[in-house]
Amino acid sequence: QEQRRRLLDVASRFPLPAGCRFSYGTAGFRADGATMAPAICRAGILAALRSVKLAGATVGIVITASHNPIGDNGAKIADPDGGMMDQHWEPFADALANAPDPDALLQLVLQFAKDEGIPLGSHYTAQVLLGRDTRPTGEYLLDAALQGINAIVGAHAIDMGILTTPQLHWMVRSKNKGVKASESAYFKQLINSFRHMLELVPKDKSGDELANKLIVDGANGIGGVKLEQIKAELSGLDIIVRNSGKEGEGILNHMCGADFVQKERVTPHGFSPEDVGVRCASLDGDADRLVYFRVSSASDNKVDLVDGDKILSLFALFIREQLDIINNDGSKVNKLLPAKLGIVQTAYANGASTQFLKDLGLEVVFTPTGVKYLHKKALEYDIGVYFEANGHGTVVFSENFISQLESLSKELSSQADNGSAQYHAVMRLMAASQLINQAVGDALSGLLFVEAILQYRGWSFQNWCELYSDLPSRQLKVKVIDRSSIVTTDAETKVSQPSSLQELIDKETVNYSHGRCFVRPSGTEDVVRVYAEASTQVEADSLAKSVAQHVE
Ligand code: 16G
Ligand code: ZN
Repeated sequence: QEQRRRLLDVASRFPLPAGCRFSYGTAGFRADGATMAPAICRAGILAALRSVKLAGATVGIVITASHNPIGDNGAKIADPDGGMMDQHWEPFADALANAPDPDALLQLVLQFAKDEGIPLGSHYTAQVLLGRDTRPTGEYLLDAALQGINAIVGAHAIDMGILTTPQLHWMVRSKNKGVKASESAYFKQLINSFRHMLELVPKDKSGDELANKLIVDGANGIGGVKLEQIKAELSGLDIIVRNSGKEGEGILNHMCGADFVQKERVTPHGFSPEDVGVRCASLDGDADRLVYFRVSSASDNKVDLVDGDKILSLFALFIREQLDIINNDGSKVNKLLPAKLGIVQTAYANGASTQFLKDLGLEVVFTPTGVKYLHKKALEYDIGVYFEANGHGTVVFSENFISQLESLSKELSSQADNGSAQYHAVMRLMAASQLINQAVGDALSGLLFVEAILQYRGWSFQNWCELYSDLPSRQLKVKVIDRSSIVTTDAETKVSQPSSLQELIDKETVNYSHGRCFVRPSGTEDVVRVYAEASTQVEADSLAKSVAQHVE
């Protein structure tokens, strides 16, 4: 009875505005922030139910709209392992968000609880961690989420404050592992593991002072704020933050940030010709995306971009090398460490990156766009490395592999073999697993991992750029009446419906050297996206254009 009363109550406090339809898409609910309170309140109910279902394990809600304009907002739910909410619950998320009135909402919850075997009532507990980014609607929406959570009897909400999205995911994961889930614990882990990585840099590789200079575009969001907080403790790295989110520096995601730099390929606001040649990184508004760039010349605003594919390649190369050292080293123990290393990409990965990775002999697999697909796939390996070209990705280590590393390190040090190359490689992988966020792609931890690897190799930005050259590519958006009429298969690389469309794409593509083209309905906008690549920019443009005409 109490449960029914609370649900009816909260639903009547947040009536659904007429004509609003919410959908739990690739990145949760997202829309104009001012209209979001009903959906976010319901996300609160959903998160609390998810926690009850999972025997009171902690789940999370982040209030953010990532790289989208400052007026937008949204909510995403994190499961107990820190990853995205199980996709199996998404249809319920949609139905709940769109329940037209309090009674419909109550019936929906009761029915779902019955179907899913979720016990409702005073004997059960639930715990939800909440975080939000710096958007002006954040506080108001966080309150709506709180009210939703409190509508489930036994549920307990903890507001973790203003955070990056990956921080919240990390905290949820830590909480469920019984590790301290505070921001200071997160920072400490980042700072300590980064220091360990630098301690393991071969002595002859320590570069000059300038090589350690890094300018970071914080997108005027939360990532810049957090980086300012810890940069003094990152010895061996000289970080300057621009678009740091301070009053007067600029607007969130406006003319800056990872999405802007990756799509427009021009310098973000706040950078000038004086920065030519310096290594720069760009985060998005909630700091789960990372790209690198360099202002290429003083005369125009173009940049040399290092996107997610090249970050992935750097990580893969490093990990592969450490595994090789461990397995081929002639040291006394010579214990083999069989590891299944998998690389996960999407159709947007530049063809040159895929070729580069395959040439290294690595296993490369593809999933549809969206972190939830990539992350899940990466978990199938001992070490799974995944990135989207747009800068969203991480490295995940299986628990089994981590414990193998631990016992190998113990064995080596007990045999006084702790000066060996093999031992150092083991320690590097262990430090990497601490540094890189295991829950979700994290621009701050990704950035520190990149910096540690560059120092390890003694590499400049230029060396990194030259790993391979990107094939020229072009992306177009096509407005259609119903984008769901296009259905894709094979990780979005092929169209299955309408069946004639793939034939048309194939016919166009064969005319181009290194030609590759695919179309897919966007998961976040009402458009169909076209991607084409070929050996020259003119050809990539022309391939994209002709395929777009077939889509219209
Ligand atoms: C969301 C996804 C991002 C993906 C993008 C594709 C997450 C956290 N974010 O932003 O990974 O690249 O959608 O958008 O999964 P699209 O479907 O409109 O092309
Ligand atoms: Zn983001």
